[in-house]
Amino acid sequence: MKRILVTGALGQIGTELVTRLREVYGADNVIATDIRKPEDNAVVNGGPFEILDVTDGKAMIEISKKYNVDTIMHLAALLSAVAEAKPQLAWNINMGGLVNALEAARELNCQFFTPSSIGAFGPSTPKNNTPQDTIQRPETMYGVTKVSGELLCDYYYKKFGVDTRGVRFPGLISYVAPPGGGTTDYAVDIYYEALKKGKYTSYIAKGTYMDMMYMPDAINAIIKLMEADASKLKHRNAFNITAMSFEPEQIAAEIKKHIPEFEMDYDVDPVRQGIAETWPDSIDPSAAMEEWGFKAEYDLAKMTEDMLEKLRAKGIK
Ligand code: VAH
Repeated sequence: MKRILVTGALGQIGTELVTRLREVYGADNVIATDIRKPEDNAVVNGGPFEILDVTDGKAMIEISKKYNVDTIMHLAALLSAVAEAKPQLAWNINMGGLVNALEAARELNCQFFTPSSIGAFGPSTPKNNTPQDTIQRPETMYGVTKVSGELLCDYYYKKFGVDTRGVRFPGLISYVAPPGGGTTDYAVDIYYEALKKGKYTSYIAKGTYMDMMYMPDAINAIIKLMEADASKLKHRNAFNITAMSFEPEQIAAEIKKHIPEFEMDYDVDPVRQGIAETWPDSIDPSAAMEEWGFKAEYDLAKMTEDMLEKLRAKGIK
């Protein structure tokens, strides 16, 4: 039976991942951790929860030993836009936290997952159908930490035999937990604003394509990768995965099918637009499909229908 430690459990991915892992492996076998412990929170109240600052390596190992974990899913990190505003802090958290998590996995012989991102690519990377193995020269601190993280996780696999696995996530869209400080967050905000105000001002420019994925597909991908037969994996850190690629006009048009009066205009944020322009337009997920059967269930139409339905059910209007 897996006993899983999750860092960053209150974040956009962590919130849904912990809930799903507890359904699959049993609530008591999933130890959620984060740097804060809010009152009345499903992740905090749904099973074991510990406050953990991932830059505290001693605490990471102590909590891992306390619960006798055999798997670490390390999610705690600063996302692209925040990382660009605080690059030194981003390096300390994203890399300091990762080293601590990998050391705990090495010392306690844990299987290990951490996400990379399409942010691990840069302007010299082929932009269309970006290959699994290609040039990675990102020009953002977020991207630097993601490429460094991929290399470090492969090193821990080759040097110490730690069973490290990862995916390069596209922008993730969820109705559960709001995103925090990403470049792709416009694709989440737009649904909330469409329901609340019937209009949205996009900070990403018309015609800017980025890979995206609905959160249920992201959670399924993590579980499927971690359960995959290790002998079939030619890659480990990290697999390209994606469900769709769109630009703001396309998501707006899909929303208008449900909310005909919806309107969108633009007020482009040069920082996040600048980040988005260094990322691929679309990536090639074939290695993940071949090596561990990755498959996305949601396209833009199916995601939009479900997002609006679930947000309305939450009382967003
Ligand atoms: C961000 N949502 O925008 C994250 C993600 C691919 C984007 O890494 O920073």
